[in-house]
Amino acid sequence: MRKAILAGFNLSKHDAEFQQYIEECIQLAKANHIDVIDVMIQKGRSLDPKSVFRYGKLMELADRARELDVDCIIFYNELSIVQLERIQQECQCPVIDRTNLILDIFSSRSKTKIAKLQTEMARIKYSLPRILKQEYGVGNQRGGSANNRGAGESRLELVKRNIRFQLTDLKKQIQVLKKHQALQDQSRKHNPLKKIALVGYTNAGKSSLMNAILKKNQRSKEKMVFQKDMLFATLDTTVRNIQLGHHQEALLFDTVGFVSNLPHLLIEAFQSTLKAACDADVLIHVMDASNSQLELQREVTMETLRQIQADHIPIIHVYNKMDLVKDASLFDGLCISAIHQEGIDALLDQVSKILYPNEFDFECLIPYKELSILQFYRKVCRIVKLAEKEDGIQYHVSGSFQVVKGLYPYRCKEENIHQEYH
Ligand SMILES: Nc1nc2c(ncn2[C@@H]2O[C@H](COP(=O)(O)OP(=O)(O)OP(=O)(O)O)[C@@H](O)[C@H]2O)c(=O)[nH]1
Ligand SMILES: [Mg+2]
Repeated sequence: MRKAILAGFNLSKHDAEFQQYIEECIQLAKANHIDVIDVMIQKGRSLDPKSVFRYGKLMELADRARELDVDCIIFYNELSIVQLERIQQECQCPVIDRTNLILDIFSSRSKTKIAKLQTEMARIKYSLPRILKQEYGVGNQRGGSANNRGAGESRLELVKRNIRFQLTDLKKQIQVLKKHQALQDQSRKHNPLKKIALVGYTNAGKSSLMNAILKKNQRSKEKMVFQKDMLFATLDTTVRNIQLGHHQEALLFDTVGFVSNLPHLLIEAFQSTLKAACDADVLIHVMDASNSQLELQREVTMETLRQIQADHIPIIHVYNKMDLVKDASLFDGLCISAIHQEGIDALLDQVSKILYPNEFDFECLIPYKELSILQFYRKVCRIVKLAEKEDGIQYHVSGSFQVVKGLYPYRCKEENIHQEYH
């Protein structure tokens, strides 16, 4: 693991809030296999336009970097090329910023072709000023031979042209994939199955909850998704078929986690992987109840949902990791533990109620000589055989109240459909 100092200039008024961003940045570094061994913060109304930190603090940072023999310095603030070069020069140490960290995570872990291409495009755009600045240093040297099309152009022009080609090529490839994706979305739209999307801050436990639901559904291990204590463990959407209640099938989507201040260059890549969330019939907002930054994470999630125009979709707020929380009474909502499989039934019940608001289900016993009555009901509601009894067959029925009420006289004694209805 590489070692680093994390530096940040606090322009915001609240130290506690800034501290939370710093903690998150440490986790982002960890996800990039970088161990932050020291943190240095300067606070003020405006940062130094040339070096972010003011001179005295910058020298302190340089000394500290030397003393700790770190491999790099990470800046929380997004750096301009001028700032980056100046800090690098003064500290004699490689410097990266938070945007760089997030880009590296996306680059190394995106799996789908479109996510890879979009990340590549973001990376080129991010590096563009840096490359051009480098080239400018050797600019105006003649490049290419007389036979080349580039003959007579400055090296800088050649580099610019090359990058333009790369970007156009990437854009074309992305457009083709987007068209293909649109067709898939269209066929998914025609899929009669309801869609449920797990959304929430990164590391909240979305993938663990997906696995918990799959486990409840007794799905095989191969169907399980990747879960890990690491920011952005999931970068691409995964979809699985699940059974909600008796015979209610649905599609469950696991999505990329949200993060505060997502670099603007990555927004497009991020949004296209979040398409599943925008098309869902219901969202399950997973929160890490044990996290000290819960409120901030909740706000970021709600704001991101607004940005991707998914805030009109019915949403169930779920507090996860309750096994790590001492006082559950502090949480006013559905409390679960994905890891310990607790609260999953209650959650699926709520999902069912939202997706099928007029649905009722109960168990009934149909006497053998009256079984023909089911011929009609099989066409209009869902009927699952449970057991053969002495005096008839026991079924679980579900469907809209208007339909299933005809079977109500056959209900098993402990069932009471009217109670559910009111
Ligand atoms: N103690 C405890 N840990 C949990 C629970 N649910 C998830 N975790 C842990 O939280 C970490 C993150 O879980 P993930 O399911 O990967 O989280 P995620 O929301 O999918 O994260 P990203 O894919 O990065 O957005 C893992 O180490 C899980 O083991 C829980 O109920 N209790
Ligand atoms: Mg995940």
